[in-house]
Amino acid sequence: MLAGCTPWPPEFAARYRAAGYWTGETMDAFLRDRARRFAERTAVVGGTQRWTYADLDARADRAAAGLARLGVAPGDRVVVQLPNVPEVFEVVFGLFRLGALPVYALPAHRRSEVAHLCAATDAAALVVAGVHAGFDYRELAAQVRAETGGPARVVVAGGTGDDGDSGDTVDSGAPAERDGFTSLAQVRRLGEGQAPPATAADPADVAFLQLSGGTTGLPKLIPRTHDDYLYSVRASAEICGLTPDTVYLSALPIVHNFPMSSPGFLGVFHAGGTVVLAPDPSPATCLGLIEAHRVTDAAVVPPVALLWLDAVAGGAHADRDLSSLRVLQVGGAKFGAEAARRVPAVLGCALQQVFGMAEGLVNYTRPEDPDETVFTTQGRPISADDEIRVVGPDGAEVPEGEAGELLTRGPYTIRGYYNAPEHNALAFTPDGFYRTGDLVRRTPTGHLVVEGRAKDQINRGGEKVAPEEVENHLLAHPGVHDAAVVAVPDPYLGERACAYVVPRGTPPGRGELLAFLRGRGLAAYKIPDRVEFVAAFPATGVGKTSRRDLREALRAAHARPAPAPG
Ligand code: OOB
Repeated sequence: MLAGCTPWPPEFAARYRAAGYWTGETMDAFLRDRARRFAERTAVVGGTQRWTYADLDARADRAAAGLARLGVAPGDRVVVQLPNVPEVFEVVFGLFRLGALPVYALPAHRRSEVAHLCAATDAAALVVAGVHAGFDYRELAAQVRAETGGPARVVVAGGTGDDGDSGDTVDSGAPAERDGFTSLAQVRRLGEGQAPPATAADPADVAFLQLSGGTTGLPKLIPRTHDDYLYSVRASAEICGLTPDTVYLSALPIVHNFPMSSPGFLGVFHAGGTVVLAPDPSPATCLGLIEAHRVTDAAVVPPVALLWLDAVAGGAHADRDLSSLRVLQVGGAKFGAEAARRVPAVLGCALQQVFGMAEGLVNYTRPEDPDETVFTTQGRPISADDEIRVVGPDGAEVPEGEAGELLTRGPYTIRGYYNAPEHNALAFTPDGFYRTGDLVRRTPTGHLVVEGRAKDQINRGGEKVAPEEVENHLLAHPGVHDAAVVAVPDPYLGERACAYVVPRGTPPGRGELLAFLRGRGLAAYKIPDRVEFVAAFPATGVGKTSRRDLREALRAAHARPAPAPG
């Protein structure tokens, strides 16, 4: 296994194989097999492009051969930061074919996150978009290289800067003119007519790395194996009833775990269906795509579901024919029962709640569940071998029906983060259960209801923010003596981030402080929504102040109504 990763104990691995969960299929074999079975069916629709399974397979061949000629070797890690463009699939399956490991970055990530990913994985290459949504990812790549001294190669795929199918021509400052920059079109030309390298990955080994939502100063990396991930994909596709007739709309960034495997694009490819890529999650874009492509399944986070519901209920898109839509999946953050009830009433489709995590465990409400279960729970685990413990602060299991922290282990839940022994000792129990940090209650049917959170994290409409990471950036400002970032309730996003700052001397301006954070290359969703200056932090008891207690005290103070004047 990739050095720095924690394998499942042999007796567990043997059990998961014997149960038929781990089948020995690799990501590359998966594509080859589905390309053979569904060759002429449409795999991907994105922008003006439409690729069949055979097209995708041929593109993966060329990309693999081209990337190999560029110097990417089996076992190399390659950071992939692409928006919802079809080239994502070409690059990612090209990497699998060549035996290299994609490391997924979200399009919203900036210098700080991408540099961390490149350095933490010692990446051999970085794949970025050209200019997308008004942002120049080539500049970002150049800054990352200036800061970290790596990676040696940058591939520009899609958008301006790639002279490939997206129709754009290489402009000034184009990849070819920069040292170490290559366009995906050039990679394809390098791979043209070449046999892809003959590499056979070990299905029990790590296939790719994903970023965790994080609770610490620097986000941790999640290693997923071919065996464990493809089990979750096959089982998810079955639970969700995907078929070759499925047309799946991905309104979320495609490299997030939810649209990737729950059941996501991989579930759709498993079943031979079609993935439609939405460039943004707005009702105008997505409702139009649903109508145009007769979309049957879509996956969104709660704030996006609310936007769609309000748009349709408000009559703004009354002329849209949404009759093809079979199911709307909502997950990533708690979707309240009242909003949940509106989905069938307003959109005329079924709702499926999805409570998952990039570390593994995914829960779904099932199509056969009673309506009340679908509206009021976050589903039950994929696998009969997903072990669930709901424990109190003492670590002992609480009686059924009471809330406690969710611990889990199973055939697709990791046993450790990448290169993080100290953190792993805290995040996993000695017998290998992952401490999810989620407070849940279990119903008699085994469904889970998410009641809150025990972990230091802000869930901003599905986007996860680690307070400590943002605080560390705030503390780098000379005018900041101390800082604590806390979640404050928000009717639309569920939570937003508020930074409490104890200034050093004259407080810096709010705008200046936020500009400072942006200047440090932090993703926009991590920039606090509010800044409050306070003279001092509340005392949180005797002895050493725990950051957790402090954030809790500030949150409680925030929730209390302001004292009456006088
Ligand atoms: C998904 O994955 P991550 O890794 O971005 O975040 C995982 C965390 C969970 O531990 C939980 O705190 C929260 O996100 N969460 C939910 C939720 N779904 C995720 N909290 C309440 N209700 C839900 N339905 O977010 C993710 C991965 C795969 C599928 C779906 C979501």
